[in-house]
Amino acid sequence: MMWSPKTEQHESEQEDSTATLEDIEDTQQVASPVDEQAIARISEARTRLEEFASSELGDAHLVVVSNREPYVHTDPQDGSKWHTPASGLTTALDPVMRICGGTWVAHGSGHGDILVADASGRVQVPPDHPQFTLRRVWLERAEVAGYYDGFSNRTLWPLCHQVYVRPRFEEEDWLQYKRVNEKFAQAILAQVEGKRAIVLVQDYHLALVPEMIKSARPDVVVSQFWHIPWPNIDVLSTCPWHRQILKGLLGNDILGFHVRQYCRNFLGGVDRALEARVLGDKSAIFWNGRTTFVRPYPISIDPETMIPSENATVPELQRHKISGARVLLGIDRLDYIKGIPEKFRAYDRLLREHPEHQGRVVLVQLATPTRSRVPEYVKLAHEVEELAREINERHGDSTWKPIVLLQRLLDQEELAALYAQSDVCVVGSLQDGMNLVAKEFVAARRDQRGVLVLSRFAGATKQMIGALPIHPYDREAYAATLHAAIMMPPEEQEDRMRQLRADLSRHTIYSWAENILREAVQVQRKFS
Ligand code: ADQ
Repeated sequence: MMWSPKTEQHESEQEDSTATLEDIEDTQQVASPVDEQAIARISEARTRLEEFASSELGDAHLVVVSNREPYVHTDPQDGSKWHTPASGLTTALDPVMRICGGTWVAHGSGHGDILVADASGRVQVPPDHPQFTLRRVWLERAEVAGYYDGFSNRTLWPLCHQVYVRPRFEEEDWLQYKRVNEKFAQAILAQVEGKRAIVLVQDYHLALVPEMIKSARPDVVVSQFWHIPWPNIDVLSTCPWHRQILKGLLGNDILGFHVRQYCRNFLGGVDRALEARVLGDKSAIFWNGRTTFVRPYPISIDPETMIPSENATVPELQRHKISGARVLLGIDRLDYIKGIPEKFRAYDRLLREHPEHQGRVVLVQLATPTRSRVPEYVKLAHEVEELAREINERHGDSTWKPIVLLQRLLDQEELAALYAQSDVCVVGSLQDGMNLVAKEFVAARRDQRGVLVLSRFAGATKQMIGALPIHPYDREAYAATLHAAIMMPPEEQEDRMRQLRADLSRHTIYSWAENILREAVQVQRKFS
């Protein structure tokens, strides 16, 4: 019997859908045909965006703005070393900027950043093959503490994710947030001076920027994409400055979220908090003489960047994988929204309830440290390490380590290899705007194999129907789903993976960007 992917209620059916480990091993090596249609669709989407950029953008200067920069120069001596950060936002937008060109304005955070930038903070990137300009904004230590560690990551992040980490409301953080938003706005205004421009603001660090740009340059099109969930007004209004945040965002001509629910929360929130005209049927808000359109734009990736090369490996996987063992994989920033402890506890339960998996599975969890100046993240890092140690002690021995916890940054080739060499990818977020790891796993599986286990609280769950859904807080059902994933017969894996890959090929980062830019260009035509 096929496991129905649509609801978690079907979890009780999993016992019927299982094969034996031997059945799976017999067929695991069989190569599957490549989905040519899906691959063709991806390259068509890229070509469409290229054509759109050259024919429709005209002389409009494109400016992307985010806190995080896409390339970090790390060497304090000569700036020669650099890396790309572990960030969903930069992963998604970098291929778009490579095609469209223009300027990316972001905080210059690397030790070598200043060495390679010109007097205005500009440097051409990617460093090995320049295609667009990165304009770095320099921030003081106190600004980073208040605007980034404070208001962005200790106020807005927990407020929008609602995973029971209490948001902190500190006036000093708010003042720094306003100050840094002003600094970004000034950098953007300098960049677009005397030009027609489309400004694409990214994320929750910069909620006040749109209004600042719009009041200085009403002719510039401002479109913002909010990469995390948007809460309902009862939650949002606990923030003493929620009205200023809403007014800042209403400087946008277009405001995008991943899914409709976040759009509805925003429209409903503005309706209750401000004297604005909210046109629900048009998904538009009329405020202060201007209109803001609120749109769902589910973000995605360029699936072609996740193609594993033949001989690529990850040394830690080679070292710890026991021959014939199933590999479960988690790739997350070490963030409390990603549900890493909950995943470990479900895995622990799986090993207790299914002793047949002892010595025959390994969970490789990449947990890249992030925001390590924020106390909640320091606490989480200890918890995750401690739990992994406990579970390894409880079940493992000198030949088998049930959890392999890795904290380093992988390059794209290693990431693709890890996805391709795993059997099950487990995305257990407690809340997540979208989650690109789920999409990267699917992109890497040209062999049409592998099982995606996906939290019902990740935005991606709305699009990825072939995944096995889990409720990350329901440990019993979570463990049962992990068991079903490990035991899933190859034919069912193929059916699901084919569907997932076909859906992914229809919704790539290129179609995402094209939709956003198309609407921005329409707005611009009204202005000219
Ligand atoms: P993130 O919370 O950063 O993004 P996600 O969408 O999962 O989360 O993207 C993480 C990215 O970092 C992936 O591309 C992944 O491959 C990469 N990564 C993680 N660990 C890595 C490591 N050790 N080495 C190399 N790369 C690593 C936010 C929101 C998400 C939303 C994105 C995009 O929280 O919900 O999907 O923005 O909008």
